[in-house]
Amino acid sequence: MFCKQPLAFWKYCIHLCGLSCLYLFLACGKQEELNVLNWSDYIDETVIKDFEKEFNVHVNYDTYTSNEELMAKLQAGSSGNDVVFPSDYTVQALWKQALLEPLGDSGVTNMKNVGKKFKRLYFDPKNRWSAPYMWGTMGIAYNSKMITEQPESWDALFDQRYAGRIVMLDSQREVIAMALKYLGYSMNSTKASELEEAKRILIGQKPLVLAYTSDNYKSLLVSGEAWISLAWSGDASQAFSENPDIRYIIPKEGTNLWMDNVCIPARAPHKELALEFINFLLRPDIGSRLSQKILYASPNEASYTQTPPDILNNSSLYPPQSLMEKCEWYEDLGTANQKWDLIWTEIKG
Ligand code: N2P
Repeated sequence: MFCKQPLAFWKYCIHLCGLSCLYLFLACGKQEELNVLNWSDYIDETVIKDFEKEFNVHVNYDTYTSNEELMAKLQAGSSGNDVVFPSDYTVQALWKQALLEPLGDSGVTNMKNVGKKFKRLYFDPKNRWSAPYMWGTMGIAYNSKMITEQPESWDALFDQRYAGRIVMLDSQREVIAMALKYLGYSMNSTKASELEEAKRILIGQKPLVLAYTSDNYKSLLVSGEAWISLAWSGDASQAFSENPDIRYIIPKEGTNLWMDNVCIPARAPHKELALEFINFLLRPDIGSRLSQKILYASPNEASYTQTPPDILNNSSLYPPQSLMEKCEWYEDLGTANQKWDLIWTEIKG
């Protein structure tokens, strides 16, 4: 038919050519993507933007609020995530379950910026699976206008005078561990009698609790709706920057010390780019921007010269040795996790 209508033939060719060019343009011009899954309020968004610009990629960014939530996502398989930020004991649990990709011997070149004391920790003795991101403690954040006497013990979270004004993190690991520590037990206890006691006091506390939340508690504190909360150190500092009446303390019984880490989940679709991202986060300038924005303690010692001294000298973020000695790391509880799951279901039920 084209031979009879040469004009139609050429029009057809031009059309076809146009379509192929468009397809080629779209295919070549399509940016590589990186799927990042992080804790809420735990990044400086301009850092993501700068990474996208520098590497000409697009970052899909999503958040979670507890290690348990992250764990469940990765256990469900093929999450499509390239970068995640588990805490110490969760790194341990994830690599034991073959849910992480090794970072590779020469993968994280900027590991050199991390202080020696933050490397090779118990949960990953060769940093085969994880690079340190931020560290901190769990403690009590409170509004000093409403609670004028500084709390000293975890018992403040069980105080009847604060009924309806108490907020708890929405995480079984944190809440049950806090109750265990208050009772004088290890935060890693798997003993039935100790766990039973912890459960009992947490069920008793429930009528006093305004909310179980791990992201919204900062705004509840800032607005004055909540007076006191189980909190992470940097979140308390973020709340303080919005309301100077907020204070943070580590109770005399002691608490949990943790390290959050950057890891690549097993079968991540963009492993190479994930490594670039980890190296980017570990640059001194980026480390300092992260410290200033999210107000957690940084293991990136090479970044300290660029961070204002009032952050580095803030004892809520970098506690003195005397308090650090009262802290305990979480361990992977292995099969005992089921006992903790049951208790949590009873508390929340
Ligand atoms: C940030 C949460 C910090 C995580 N909103 C505590 N491991």
